[in-house]
Amino acid sequence: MNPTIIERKERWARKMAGREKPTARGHDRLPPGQHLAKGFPVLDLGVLPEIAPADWRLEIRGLVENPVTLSWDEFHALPQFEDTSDFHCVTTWSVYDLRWSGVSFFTLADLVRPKPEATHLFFRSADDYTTNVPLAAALDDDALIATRLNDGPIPREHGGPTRAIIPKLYAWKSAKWITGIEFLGSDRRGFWELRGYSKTADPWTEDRFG
Ligand SMILES: Nc1nc2c(c(=O)[nH]1)N[C@H]1C(S)=C(S)[C@@H](COP(=O)(O)O)O[C@H]1N2
Ligand SMILES: [Mo]
Repeated sequence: MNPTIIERKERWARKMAGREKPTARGHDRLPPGQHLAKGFPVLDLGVLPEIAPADWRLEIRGLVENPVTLSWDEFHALPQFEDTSDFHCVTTWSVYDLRWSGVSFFTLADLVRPKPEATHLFFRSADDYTTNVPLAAALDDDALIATRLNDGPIPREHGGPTRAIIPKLYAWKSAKWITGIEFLGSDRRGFWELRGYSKTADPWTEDRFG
């Protein structure tokens, strides 16, 4: 693990132990070109999958030592993690202070054990949406596979029962209704990346296209 990821994992471990102070969010909290949205807008391809817990599966495979297909109960038996973060859509709206809970990517990585050559994650969703992220972006103290938003299950239109949350990247990287995560040894463009959006998607440098 590189030193940055070790530092983030330490911060995450302190959050898991209830010892980390909430992330300090300063006056420069809104990335350039963004405005605060009213409420929490919904943005997707217009397909609204319905997934019953009994049918729910999360398949994690690719460049890992221990590929798994988790059931709803198995997923909930993993250590649960909660964190509050901001959400930035590339179409310029942002939402502050969404409290997500679920399973951290650090926990999932400990379970599947990525091979050293794994560099990227590729997400698949029940609406046939896909997206890719650098593995290092998911291994952060605010990134998780979430099943809860604030005090309830994630509403279906926001990706419930389960979505990825990677707050430091533009929100198209946070796949709703996820069904699979593949560990890759090189980059592969997903739905929006094939249509001109950035593979890395950093809101702070307005890394929207590429
Ligand atoms: N499965 C899936 N995930 C998706 C999308 C989608 O169309 N399908 N849209 C992305 C985009 S562009 C954004 S901005 C966010 C919006 O999440 P929200 O609808 O909860 O606000 O979801 C992302 N995740
Ligand atoms: Mo978006």
